[in-house]
Amino acid sequence: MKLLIGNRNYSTWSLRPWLVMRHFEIPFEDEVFQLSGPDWREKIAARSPTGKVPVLIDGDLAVPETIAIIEYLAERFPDKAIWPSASRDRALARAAAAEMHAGFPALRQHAPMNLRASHPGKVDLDSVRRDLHRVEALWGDLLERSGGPFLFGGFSAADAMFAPLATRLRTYDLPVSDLAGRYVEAIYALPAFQDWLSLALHEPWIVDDDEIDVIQGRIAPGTLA
Ligand SMILES: N[C@@H](CCC(=O)N[C@@H](CS)C(=O)NCC(=O)O)C(=O)O
Repeated sequence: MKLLIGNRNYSTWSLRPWLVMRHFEIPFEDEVFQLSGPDWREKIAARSPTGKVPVLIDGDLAVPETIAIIEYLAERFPDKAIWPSASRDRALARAAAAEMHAGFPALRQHAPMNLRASHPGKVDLDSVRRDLHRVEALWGDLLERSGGPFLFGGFSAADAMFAPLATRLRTYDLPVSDLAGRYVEAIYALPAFQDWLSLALHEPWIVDDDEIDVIQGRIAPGTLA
C-alpha cells in the first residue's frame, strides 16, 4: 500500500492516516506532494480523485478522504484496534472523529499546523476561545472516562484525528487545562508521532499560506525562504 501525503510540516490531513498506519505497524510506503511550487495542484490532481491528499493506494484502488482511509484500514486489518474494541467507546470515538473532521474552524483558520515553528502569543485568543473550550471539554470527558493517556486508553483513530490540533496548541502556546496539556504531551511522546515530526523538521519547503506571519501580514509572501 502507498499513502500519498502533503508536506509533513503542514499537512494535517496527511498526518492522521499516516499515524494510524505507522502506529499499528501496517506496512506501507509514502510519497510526499508539495503543497506549493509550480503546478502543485495539477501534480496532485493527476494522482488524487479529489485533487487533495491524503490518498491511500491499494492495488488499483485509490481511497481519498481521511475518514474513509481510516475506515478502510480498520476493515482491512480487523485484528488491529484502530477503533476502540467496545461498541460504546467506538461510537464515541467515531463521534469525536466526525466532530474533528467538520469542526474547530477557528483553530484551523487562526492557528495553522506548523510543526517546526514556535509562535507563542501570535494567535488572538478571542478568535479561538470557543474552539479551545470545546476541545478541552471533549478531551476532558473522554480522558476522565478512560483514564488516559489517550482518549480511549490506548492510542486509536480518534487520537490520530486530534493529533494535528494538539500540535497547534503547542506551536502557538495556547492556554489549556492541565489534563489537555498532558494529552498533548502523550501525543508528542507517541513513537509514530516522533517519526513524523523528525521527518517534518527536515523538510526545506515553506508554504506561505500556512505561515502565521504571512497570514497576519507581518511578512510578505515569498520572503520566508
Ligand atoms: N476532506 C479531506 C481534506 C483533505 C485536504 O484538504 N488536504 C489538503 C492538505 S492537508 C489538500 O490536499 N489541499 C490541497 C487543496 O486544497 O488544493 C480529507 O479528509 O482528507
